Amino acid sequence: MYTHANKLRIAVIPMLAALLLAGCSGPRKASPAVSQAFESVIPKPASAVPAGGIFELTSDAQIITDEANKAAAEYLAERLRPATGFALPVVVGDGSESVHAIVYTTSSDASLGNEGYELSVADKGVRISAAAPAGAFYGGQTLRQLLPAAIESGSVQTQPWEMATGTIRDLPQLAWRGSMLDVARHFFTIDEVKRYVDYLAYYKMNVLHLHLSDDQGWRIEIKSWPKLTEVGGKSEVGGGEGGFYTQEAYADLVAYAQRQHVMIIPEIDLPGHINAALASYPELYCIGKKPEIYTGTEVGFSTLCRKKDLTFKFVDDVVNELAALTPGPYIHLGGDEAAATPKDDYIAFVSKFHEIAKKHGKIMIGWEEIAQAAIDSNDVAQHWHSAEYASMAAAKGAQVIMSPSTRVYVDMQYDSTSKFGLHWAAYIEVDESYNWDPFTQVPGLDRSKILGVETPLWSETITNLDEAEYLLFPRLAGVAEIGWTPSDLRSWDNYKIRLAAHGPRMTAMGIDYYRSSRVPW
Ligand code: TNX
Repeated sequence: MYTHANKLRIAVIPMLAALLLAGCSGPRKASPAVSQAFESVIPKPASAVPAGGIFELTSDAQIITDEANKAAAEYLAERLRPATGFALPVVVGDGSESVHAIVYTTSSDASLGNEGYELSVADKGVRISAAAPAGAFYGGQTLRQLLPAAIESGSVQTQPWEMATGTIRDLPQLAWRGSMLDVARHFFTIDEVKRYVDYLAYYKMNVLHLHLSDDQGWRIEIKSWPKLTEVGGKSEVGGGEGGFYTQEAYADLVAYAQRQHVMIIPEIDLPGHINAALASYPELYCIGKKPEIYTGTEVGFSTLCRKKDLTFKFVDDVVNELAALTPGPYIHLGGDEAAATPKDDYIAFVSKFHEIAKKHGKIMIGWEEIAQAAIDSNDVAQHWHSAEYASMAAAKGAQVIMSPSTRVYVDMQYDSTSKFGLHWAAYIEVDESYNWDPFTQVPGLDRSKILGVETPLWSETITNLDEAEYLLFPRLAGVAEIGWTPSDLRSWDNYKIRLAAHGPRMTAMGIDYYRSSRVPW
């Protein structure tokens, strides 16, 4: 009898057979692990649509690029070669006929901006397209995260290098996504700082602010004032030997960072936090604690002397040499915790620093206290503590960098058991450093005035990069996401799962991160 059920069977059986046959010869399906990588990108992309299949990077793969994206292609090849052991030649061409390749092309889509990219993974190959070199670079950084965690290993790993197919279209919400490293309280070598740059760039951060001077040490060679490093470069918190960067080593670091689209912001902390310079040149001193080498952790006891002309020659010479080492438009001149500087002097100093920065072609950045002075739209204030100063700076027209100490001071301990760190601002668990919005953190702050976010790592309690990593990871990844991903696309419940999936990536990079109990590792 020709029943309805039979009719169905007649139609369905050949369909199933056809599907099975296609399954044998056609595209393979993404396994849960491969799909998870696609879903776990940090910072979360603006849009990521999986297509359900697999692309496998094989030993015959080439990286094909147009001229404009050659640097990004070469950087990616260098990142993928150690773990895969593949040759991955970078070839200039249009790649339209290619299979098994990663192809870089230039996009005419201006809405991608400088840093946006499109990444499409198909079973036959991968395409990254961007309107500018930084975007192409970020497309490659995302690609690394789509591969298995072992891709970050420094030695050959034998395993299939599979990625889920799909399309990602991505760009950042904020222009300034940074971290500050305090190399003054404890010295960090150039190699350690380069590694720090790698970490920032991995999470698509684009600013490394180096705190190059403080009471305890002066870390950058200034040829016109050699004792700054001969004397001030040889101390640090706790009495260690300190260290400093020659201008040549510093220039090499700047170039290294530029390749990964990270801008280095040099900071000389003025007019307070200046004891190392005063101990090197006592003729700069007039009030405050008598300058001797200092290896403790108190703040607010040293100041430049407003009465001396030599003070302004000193600042001018330092800014002159630093500006020449700085291709970017910014120079940070401190301005925080100047408790030993009389208020009138402080206000006069900030105006003078602004002028000196301008004379050497730079925009001045200062910690939020500079809002007390006559700053304007050519200055940038870095918020760390006082909503009032942040608002005051914005009202005067300055741009504001958000570094709220209760959220993103990653020198704060996670909890009372943390092996490094301070807790004067707060204990900051991983969720607490993630769960805030740069646009609402300071109520009433005009959205257009917010340049971005920056997470400072002060180094009173840490002496080397391994110790720094414990405080930095995993909180750095969350701050990167706050800078990149619009708040309405972010949630802790979703983030913590992606972060857990990143545990093996951090491990493969050799990072001993803090295993917060709030993250389902
Ligand atoms: C405050 S925040 C400081 C630094 C310290 C830090 C320690 C700011 C602009 N200044 O001098 O190193 O606290 O957390």
